[in-house]
Amino acid sequence: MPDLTAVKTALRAQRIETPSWAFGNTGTRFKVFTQPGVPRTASEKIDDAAQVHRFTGVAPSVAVHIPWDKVDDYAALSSYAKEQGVAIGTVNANVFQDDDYRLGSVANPDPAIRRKAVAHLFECIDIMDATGSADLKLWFADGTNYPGQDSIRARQDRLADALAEVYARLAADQRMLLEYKLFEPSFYTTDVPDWGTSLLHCVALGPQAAVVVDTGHHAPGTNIEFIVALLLRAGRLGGFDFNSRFYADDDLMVGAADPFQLFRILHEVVLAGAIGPEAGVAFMLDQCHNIEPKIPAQIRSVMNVQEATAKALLVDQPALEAAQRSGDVLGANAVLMDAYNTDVRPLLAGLREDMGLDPDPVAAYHRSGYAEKIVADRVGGTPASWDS
Ligand code: LRH
Ligand code: MN
Repeated sequence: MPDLTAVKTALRAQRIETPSWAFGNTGTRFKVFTQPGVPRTASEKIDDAAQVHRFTGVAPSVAVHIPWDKVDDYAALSSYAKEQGVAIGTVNANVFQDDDYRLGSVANPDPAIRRKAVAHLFECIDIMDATGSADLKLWFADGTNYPGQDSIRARQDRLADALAEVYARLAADQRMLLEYKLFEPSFYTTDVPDWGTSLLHCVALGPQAAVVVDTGHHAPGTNIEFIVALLLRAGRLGGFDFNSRFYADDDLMVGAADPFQLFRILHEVVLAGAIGPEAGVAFMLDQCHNIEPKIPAQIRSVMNVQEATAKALLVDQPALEAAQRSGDVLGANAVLMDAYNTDVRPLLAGLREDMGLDPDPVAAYHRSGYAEKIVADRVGGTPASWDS
């Protein structure tokens, strides 16, 4: 049986970054539903992210997305965040919402468009210099919709050239995290569609480049924990975007659709000794709360990651290894299922009390009156949304 003190220590040290865009109005191509009390500014998004940390204790940073979180003074935004008890984390670039990017951004056939895209990526590094962020996170919508539309190889050459330019601009303590996605918004080719393509580019760039895995960015049936184990073995898992899906990039609450998959993924992370912040994997939520209240959904999501992590930390690894070595198929599977079937909620409730927190973060949030306060305060202005 694993040492519960060590398990609690690891859970206490866990860090799960929240995404600023999850607090804004989001939706699908059919409708972006609005909710009362949604933040209008980057500072108000930080206020909401600070609530998630206030009640969970393990979400001390918020990822920003540019230009969704564009401000005049990023150093001031970073100081404001610190006053709220959180830090500005990963800086996410956005070269997927400008008409110029219809045929792509860094892989666009037009060199002028490519230069515009690279200029935005440079701007994101300048923002990292101002906020003290270490990670530049790149996801490209780039791709094609019809066979023959463009040269698959030429687009890879353009992508590689742009990434090399940006990589050269990184400071020694900064990283480039390259996220892949199988499809959408491109529906024939996507220029970074899978872990292999991202890894090839990262290896070609150098040690400060690593791969981001996003749960929803895989073909149905993909064994994501295998990819995670492989990238950790190669020292190239730079980040993980937590969410869940029943079909495609649904961006639902992590663990909601497939808690067993989340457990299997975190089992591989624990086995690799990569659950702690010192291992350098940027674990974050990347979700959209299209119909549900956003802050409680983020709090619930952090709790879902904690529960899956606690179960993974409770795997009796010596017993598992012994069963694996002796070819005891059912025995080995049983060891893992015992951990997965363990109710870890009392353990986590106790940990929260040890941390001076309410054992039930969602209930504590509702009792705080913050939800009513933001509805009352945030009248007028333009609520944050994907398309603003
Ligand atoms: C792309 C993605 C990426 C973010 C965006 C909000 O689907 O997962 O990580 O930039 O969502
Ligand atoms: Mn993502």
